[in-house]
Formats: sequence, C-alpha cells, structure tokens
Amino acid sequence: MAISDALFPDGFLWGAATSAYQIEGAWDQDGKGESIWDRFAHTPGKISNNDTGDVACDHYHRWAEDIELMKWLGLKAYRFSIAWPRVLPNGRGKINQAGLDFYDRLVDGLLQAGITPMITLFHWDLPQALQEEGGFSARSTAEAFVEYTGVATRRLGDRVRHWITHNEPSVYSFVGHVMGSHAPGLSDPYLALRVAHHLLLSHGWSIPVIRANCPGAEIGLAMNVNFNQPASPSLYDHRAWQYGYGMWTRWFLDPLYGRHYPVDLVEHAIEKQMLPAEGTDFVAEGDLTAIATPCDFLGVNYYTRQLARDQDIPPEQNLAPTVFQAPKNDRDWQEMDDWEVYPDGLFNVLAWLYFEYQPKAFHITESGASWSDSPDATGRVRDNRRIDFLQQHFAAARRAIQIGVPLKGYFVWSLMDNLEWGYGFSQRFGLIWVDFATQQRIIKDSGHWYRRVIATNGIA
Ligand code: IFM
Repeated sequence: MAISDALFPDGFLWGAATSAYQIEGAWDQDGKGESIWDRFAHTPGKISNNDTGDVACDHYHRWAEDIELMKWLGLKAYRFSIAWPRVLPNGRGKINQAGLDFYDRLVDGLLQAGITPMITLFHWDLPQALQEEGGFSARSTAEAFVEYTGVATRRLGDRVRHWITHNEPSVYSFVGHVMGSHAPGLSDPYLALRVAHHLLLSHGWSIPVIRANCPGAEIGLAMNVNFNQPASPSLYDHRAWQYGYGMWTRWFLDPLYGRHYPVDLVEHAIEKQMLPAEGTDFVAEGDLTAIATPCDFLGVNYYTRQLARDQDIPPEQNLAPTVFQAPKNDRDWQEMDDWEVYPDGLFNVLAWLYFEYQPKAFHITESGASWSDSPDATGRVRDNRRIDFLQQHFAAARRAIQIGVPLKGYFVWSLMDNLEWGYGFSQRFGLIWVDFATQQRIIKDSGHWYRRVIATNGIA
C-alpha cells in the first residue's frame, strides 16, 4: 500500500455511519412491519425518557437533504443499514416494494453525489414476526436472513459493492439476551449463545448469495472490539479478562476465521452453566465451515478501553488496580457511562486483530464520541472535544497502517445525532447536530474540521 508521510493511502474511504432504527423514523409507514426495537421502545420504561425511533431524525423523508449535507462534508463513503421489516414486513415471504424503493432512491442519490454506499444488512431491528418464532435463537431466522439478503442484494447489488452482514453480533446477543437492556429484552445466557451462533451462521450462508447478486462485492462483518486489559497483574483479573473479553471477541472471531469456538471459553461457559455439559449443542454438521466462509474485510467498531476486574477476588489476592486511567473529567471521558477516551487502544486492537486473524482488509466501521455540545448564541456547535477525539484516533489508525495493517476506510460514528438505543436522545454522537423537535440540522465544528481532513486525505 503506497503511503507518503502525510497522507492516508490513496482511495481511503473517509466516511460516516448510521443505522436505520436510529435515524429513519417512519416506523409504520408505507407498509413497513414492526421490528423488535419498535416493540421494545413502545414498552414504557425500556428506553430513557421513553424516547422512541418513531420519528428519530426523520431521515426516511429527509434523505435528500441529508445527502446534501454528506456532500458538503465531502464524504467518500456512507455506511447505513436497511431496516429488514421495511423490506420484508414479516421477515420473509411478501416483499414490500415501497420499502425497497426507499433504499433504491437513497443509493442512487448517494452515487449521484459521488458517495460510495456501504450497506449493513442487520443492525438489530429484527422483524417482530420473526421474534415471535424465537428470533435468532431459532435456526429458521438464519434461513430468513439469507432470503432477506437475496431480496436486498438482487435489488441493490448492481450499484452497491460494500456489504456488511451483521453489526456487532456480540452486542446483539449479550445486551439483548443476557443483560436485557436492548431489544428483545431477554435474560438467558444459553439462548444468547444460540443467537450468536445463528448470527454467525447466517453471515456465512449469505456470503455466496451476495457474491451471486453483486459481482465484485466486498463483504464483511462489523465487530465491536474495544480495548480491554486486566486491571492488575493478579491471576484473578487476568482470568476476568480472558473470559470476559474472550466472550465478546474470540467467541465470534475464532469461528469466523476457521478456528471453531475457543476451547477455554466453551469450558468456562459449561462451568458457568451458560452451556449444557455437552457444550455447543446448537452446532450442526457443516455450520463451522459455513461460518468460516472467507470474506473480504473485517469491520471494527472502536470506542473505548475497559479494565477487567474480578469482582469476587479473595482479599489476600486483591492487588490494587495498576492501570493508569485519567481522572474523570469531561475531556478524557465521554458522556456515555464509563467510556474512556483511549486512542492507543484503537492501534492496539487493530494490531492484535491483524496479527491474530490476518483479515485481508479492515474498515473502521464505527468510531466516535458522545458529547452533548449544543448551538451557542450564534448557532455554532463548538464540539472541540470531538475534534480532539477524532484527531487522536485518526493518528492511531495511521500508526496501524504504518505497521502494515491493511486499513481501507474510517467511518465516523455518527453522521448525525440520533437515537442511542436504551439511552434515547440523551447521547449525541453526531458530526451534525439535530434538533429532534424541529429536525433542524447544524454541522458541528467537528464536521467542518472533518471536511478539511477528507479534502486533504488526512493532513488536517
Ligand atoms: O449507536 C451505537 C451503534 O448503533 C452501534 N455501535 C455503538 C454505537 C454507540 O453506542
């Protein structure tokens, strides 16, 4: 990869990312079916302030205006997701042409603006009808995902080259099915591992479908990989890290890269009764081969560093945490709970993933920060902390490129403020500020700064 001192590689995809439920609104318009997030958000008490994605950023109606903003920013690429129930209201079977037409217009608009579309097929808004049949804990939902992939790629695959099957399967599995703070709001560790398996399986099964409908496709899966380290050298904290971080990362990445589920984690899951004594009894013959179907890039969503601490450590073994973290202040910590600003972690994660799994290429499919700076008296949003954050993370990405990591793009989370899942509208990640009452958009200072970064391929 040719790279000069000052520049990112030629053709580097500077982008921004969003997802359907977080921005589209129009939750029940033009034939769209209900999703598990519609159901969850409409259940009082599930989302902070009882916010919902019913309207969100109203992007379903304002997409043309939003493309104009992307064009002004100079984005090379835009990552968005398709709402599965907009296209297949029941998850399978009858196609909703009006829903497909929306994405068709969006893709054409992006291409006319010179912006490369990158589509995520599943960013968590499962059709509620499939949840009634067990959601991704049922193998049949993996089959339905393949059908949906076929529908989406047959319609858009002539124009869209970049496809992501799943966004953050670990978050979908564990936050939605163990912690219960995301839809569908369940709390059953064994079920969560079944969900994880069927997500991975549906990823593998859909790769040939995408390739058939989209010549030259570049296909990946987006994993959230934050940096994680033991809080102290104690064996207890090390084990907390090995199992805790392992379940969020290796549990998914090992099978994706042909290594099967990690033996230490399977044993641990049996010991903790997350799995029965027989182990991964949901794995059928051929599944692991399908999951390891080669794809073209690994998407990395990176936000923060976490420290692993064994909560049940015996007092005599208890070493004080030895890892330095900045005192809590509003520059070094985001407004999201306990999200430390830790750019070196992005370098560490990219280096680890590259040397451990050797994907052919990477995109940083999300990275960004939540700070709620709002317009001042002149209407300007001075979000200098976000500029610092992005600058330091771009530098970390560049260092990774310099040691040989084949990084092809960087998608800032997020294009605009949006519905941050269980936190509702209380967290603002956007380069563009959104007034959710009036739908006014204002490009923040970080957006102005990012425009110069893109225009100079990274020098600014
Ligand atoms: O908003 C989310 C996104 O949908 C998935 N990755 C993390 C972001 C910030 O929490």
